[in-house]
Amino acid sequence: MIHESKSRRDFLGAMAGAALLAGCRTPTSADSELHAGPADVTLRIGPVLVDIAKGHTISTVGYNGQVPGPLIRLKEGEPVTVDLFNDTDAAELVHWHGQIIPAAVDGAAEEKSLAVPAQGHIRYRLTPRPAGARFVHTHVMPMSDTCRGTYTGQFAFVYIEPRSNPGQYDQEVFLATHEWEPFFGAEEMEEGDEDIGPKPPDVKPDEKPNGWEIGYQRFTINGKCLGFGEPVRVKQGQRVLFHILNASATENIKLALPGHLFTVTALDGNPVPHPQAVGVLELGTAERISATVEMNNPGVWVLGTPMDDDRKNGMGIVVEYAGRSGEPRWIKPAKSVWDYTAFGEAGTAPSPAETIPLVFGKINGGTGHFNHWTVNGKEFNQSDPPRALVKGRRYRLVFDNHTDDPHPVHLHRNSFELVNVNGRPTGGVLKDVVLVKGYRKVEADVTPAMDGLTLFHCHQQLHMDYGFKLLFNVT
Ligand SMILES: [Cu+2]
Repeated sequence: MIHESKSRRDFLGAMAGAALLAGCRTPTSADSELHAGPADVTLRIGPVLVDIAKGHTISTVGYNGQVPGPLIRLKEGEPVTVDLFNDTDAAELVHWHGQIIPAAVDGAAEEKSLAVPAQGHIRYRLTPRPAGARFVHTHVMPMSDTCRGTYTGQFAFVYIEPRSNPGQYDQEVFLATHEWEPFFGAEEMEEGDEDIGPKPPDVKPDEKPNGWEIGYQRFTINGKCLGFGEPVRVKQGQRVLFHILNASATENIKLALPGHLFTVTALDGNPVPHPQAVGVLELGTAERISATVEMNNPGVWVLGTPMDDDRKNGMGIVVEYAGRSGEPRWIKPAKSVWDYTAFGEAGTAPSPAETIPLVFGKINGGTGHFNHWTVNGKEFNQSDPPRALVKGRRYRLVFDNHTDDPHPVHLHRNSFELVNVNGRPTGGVLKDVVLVKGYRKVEADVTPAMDGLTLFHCHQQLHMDYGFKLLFNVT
């Protein structure tokens, strides 16, 4: 298939880039340090069996024989040596999502990062920053092969400890959501998203019917279907800090804990100006939310998705108070619309030096084919020159969604500041992924802090694989 050979070509490109980097590198004093002793972080990519439910085992690829991979705790600004081993027969890319680190170690083929050769090993050093909830995941392009890329179990939380941590909580819980057993279908499989804008007049009618959509049979939190893993054990009166990661390949999700509120303290690991209590969390693919919950409603509860079918198929985890037992309770939450601006403060963002419009478009693939995606009317092509940015200059990115699909768009190696969401001005909310709903517009400012190639893309794997990318070059 054409797309697979393209993906293969991208890979060979990445490998050539890696070889080039290795060949041209001038030895430094850091090199002797690099080769001495055990690494601070070791990830071994290999086959893994995941028991997601009783009598139900998933065969996939993961880190260090577990899904999710191990929780990686790092200290902000303290360099670490990283060992990456690849026990599979295909080259891999390990992306440090949400960190401001050099392109060589960021883990994206488009940025010519180092790849981990099949059955091979690489070692490098990186300096973790900024503080907060980050993660690590594969960045290969699986195209139509749902046994690869983010469809697998190759993801792990990275928590970068801030230099000072007030620690205003009694317990810290990390939860990562993921779906399994993907299948292609003709119909849109997500329930309709109510938060959709008016169709812009210049969006042309589709020439072909909608192409393949993707659905899943099983849903998990921390690799277990609802009811099959250990519950989150809490005590009455505790304040529990949840770090939640949407480690899906393609799904945006909502989560609620009946009888409780989440006080959102950080988005994508970055503290928000105005922590707010909400009943329902929403996370686009790759987004993280840190939120505290006051445990003041004793019982046994389901923390799960309000989508009944997905919850029945596993998307949830039991929260159990000490001394309580019985069937976990679920109560459908009131309808709510997620609003990033609730956590920000308006009018604080300085004017940008330049505004960059990024219009998202869709070309329907037709029945039995994949849809294709465009940014400013073009599908991504690695041979096109990257868009130049100047380090230290403030740019306003205008994410203008001319499709009816939501897009969790991600900028590598930077955080951006939301300044306008669907017409509502805001400031102070720093993120690396933002979910732009159908026909909606989000403006975000970025001041590139580090030079080198910087990839922008939709984190929905199918969208990314079929064109939804743009490469920047910061000098
Ligand atoms: Cu998308």
